[in-house]
Amino acid sequence: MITVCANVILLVCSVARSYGMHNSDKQFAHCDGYSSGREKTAESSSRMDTQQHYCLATDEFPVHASTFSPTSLKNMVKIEAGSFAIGTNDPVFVADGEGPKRRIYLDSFRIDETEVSNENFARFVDATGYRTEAERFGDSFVFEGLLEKEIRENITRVVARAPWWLQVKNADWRHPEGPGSDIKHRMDHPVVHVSWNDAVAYCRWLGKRLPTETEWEVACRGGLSDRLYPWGNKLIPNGRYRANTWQGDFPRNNTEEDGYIGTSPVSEFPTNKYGLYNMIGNVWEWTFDWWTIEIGERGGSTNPIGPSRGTDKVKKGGSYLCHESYCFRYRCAARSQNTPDTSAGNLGFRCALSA
Ligand SMILES: [Ca+2]
Ligand SMILES: [Ca+2]
Repeated sequence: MITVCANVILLVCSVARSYGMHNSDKQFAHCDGYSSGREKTAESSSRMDTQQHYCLATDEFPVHASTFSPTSLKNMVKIEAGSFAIGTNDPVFVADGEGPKRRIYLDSFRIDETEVSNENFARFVDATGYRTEAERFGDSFVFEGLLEKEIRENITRVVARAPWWLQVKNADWRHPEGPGSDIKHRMDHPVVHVSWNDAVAYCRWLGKRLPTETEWEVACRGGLSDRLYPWGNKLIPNGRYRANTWQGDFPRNNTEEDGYIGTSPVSEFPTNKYGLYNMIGNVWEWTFDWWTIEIGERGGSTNPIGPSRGTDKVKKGGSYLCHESYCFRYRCAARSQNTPDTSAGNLGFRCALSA
């Protein structure tokens, strides 16, 4: 019953949709599954998945830091190659495949210090004319507590098992709470309402890629072993908040003790030991991998990458909507999933590179 959080969104987002393609999207369509994603149906989804895997497995992973200027590597942290422990033997959500704890080896990689901000994403859109899937679909999912009354009253579609998620017409990254809202004073907040496909397009524009699930978890753990959070096991050490989650009574009353009812700036709260901000909380973050709970399908113990195909992508870290009573997923070992064309007001990403 607690397994819902944002992943119930996919129930609604799996509905078949058909969309025209904007001219400026064509430059991204060659390899990202956009064209088939627009007409996603039960029949076309497996074709799309195969195509995405082929393209990304051969095209994304050769991306290497040695081809980059030092300037384009700024704001990224290098994590040296090594052996790391991931997963947990004390899972909160067994059905999510949080366990077992296991040792893996990773080559060195770099990862963005912060979630991708609205300012970052605006630069991408200005340079390319890119339109997100939410913009082309014409709607996205917004938490009801953040909506103006007039918009809330006109909503006809909600997520059955999580009625606080409302499908809002014309909600997108520039209008996170739908028409009338803007990001003018949130340029340093994480971009939201971006699908996995949008995230890949952004990272690719910079010559980067999404982190694998394993890279993301190793980065989250900040060199610590077997801890719940990027800094240790206490959520609020010495009474100081270190992440943006939900305080109060979900979903009715957010007491905002951490200072934020919605997103916070991407460099708010202290970093972990690797110098990474908001690995847990603030917004969920897309990873490269297809979702599976089967350990045997997660790519072995050296540079693991998830299964070669699937229907959902793995997201990590939890969001400002997560509360211990309901969605205790703001932990490094926690994981969840959405279809690659899903977007919502609590879902963003950061990019990575092989280093
Ligand atoms: Ca908060
Ligand atoms: Ca985050």
